[in-house]
Amino acid sequence: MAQQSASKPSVNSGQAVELSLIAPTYNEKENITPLVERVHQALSKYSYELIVVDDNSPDGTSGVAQSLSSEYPLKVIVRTSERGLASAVVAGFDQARGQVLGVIDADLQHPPEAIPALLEAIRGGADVAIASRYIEGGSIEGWSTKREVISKGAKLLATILLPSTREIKDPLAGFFLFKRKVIDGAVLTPTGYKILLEVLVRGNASQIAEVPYTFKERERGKSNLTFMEQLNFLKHLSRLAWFEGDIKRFLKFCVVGASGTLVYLGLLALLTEMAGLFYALSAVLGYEISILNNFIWNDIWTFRDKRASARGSVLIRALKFNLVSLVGLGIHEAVLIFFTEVAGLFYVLSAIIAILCAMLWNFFANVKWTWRPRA
Ligand SMILES: Nc1nc2c(ncn2[C@@H]2O[C@H](COP(=O)(O)OP(=O)(O)OP(=O)(O)O)[C@@H](O)[C@H]2O)c(=O)[nH]1
Ligand SMILES: [Mg+2]
Repeated sequence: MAQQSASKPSVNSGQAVELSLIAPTYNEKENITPLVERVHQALSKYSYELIVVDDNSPDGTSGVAQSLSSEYPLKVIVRTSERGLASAVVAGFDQARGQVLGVIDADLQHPPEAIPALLEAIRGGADVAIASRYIEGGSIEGWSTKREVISKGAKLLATILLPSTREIKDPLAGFFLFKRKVIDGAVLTPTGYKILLEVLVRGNASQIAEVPYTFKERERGKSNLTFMEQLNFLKHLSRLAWFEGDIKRFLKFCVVGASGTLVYLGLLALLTEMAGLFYALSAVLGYEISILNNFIWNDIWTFRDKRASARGSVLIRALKFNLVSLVGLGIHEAVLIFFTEVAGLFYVLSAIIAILCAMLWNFFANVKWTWRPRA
């Protein structure tokens, strides 16, 4: 594997490098010099290039960066017609020569000293190596409770909506490396702030490693994270979720659920009125048959693509589906009673909340358990 000494390879030599590290910048004049120096020191044993993508920052970041480019393996791209972190990173990928690509913030919140451990994880076989705040040994310095809650909420949303991020502790990280082949043929759409999500969802990584680090407080310059960016994140998430297919799957699951309700009500009336059964007994029979109805439609339609790879036989899946639905019924009851009795809501309103909670439970439990693929 290519390894070089701390010499300073010429940036435009066209020489292959192992790592291309992209640092997007907007008004980072005070941070750019220490960033370039610390990256160079950390990567003294590796062949790399640092690509700074600056959106014509008014504070003159690009000028400072350009003045360093004769001394370090540094390429500076200045964009004048576009603005935005994600598109800046993608522009950097387009110019990168390395077999490994990486992203780091320029404000030194991502310590460059953590890069070698990430690169070693890639050398060890990982397709993507994430610098993680949320695994043992990782941490965050100086966040307000509000910032922490927003971040945790965003992470929860991502893991609910995007199956490919579910096993990852820090899927919203902005500091990561990955093998170039992960995004071969993938079309990255540079919206939003979270470029790692694009790589994970649209790319084809199978081995993912997380390496702990401490997310530092910003010492110089100002944050660019705006409320608009946070809204953009939601838009980005929904686009990725649609792409991954789980929103479509959830909608199908809801349609099947609605058909089950019709089956239940129909049987309840039919068995009680025509067959003369006691209505509570009709309800039990109707309920069980509606669960079976839902299972069959989900198996042949909603989870059609998962059927062949699912762990158990059709009988086992039907049994698991039944159990999940029974727990769902329990959740429905508990939520209904809680919101009516404790929170004092009108019981129909509580029932709507209860249906939603049980539906979400049923969906995720079935994704995770009933149609879980064999290892
Ligand atoms: N090229 C480019 N870079 C940007 C843009 N917005 C932010 N950046 C850079 O992207 C990196 C992360 O932005 P920050 O403003 O630090 O956002 P953050 O780290 O999520 O938020 P803080 O924790 O508050 O600093 C920094 O290196 C910024 O300079 C942009 O519009 N264009
Ligand atoms: Mg920052």
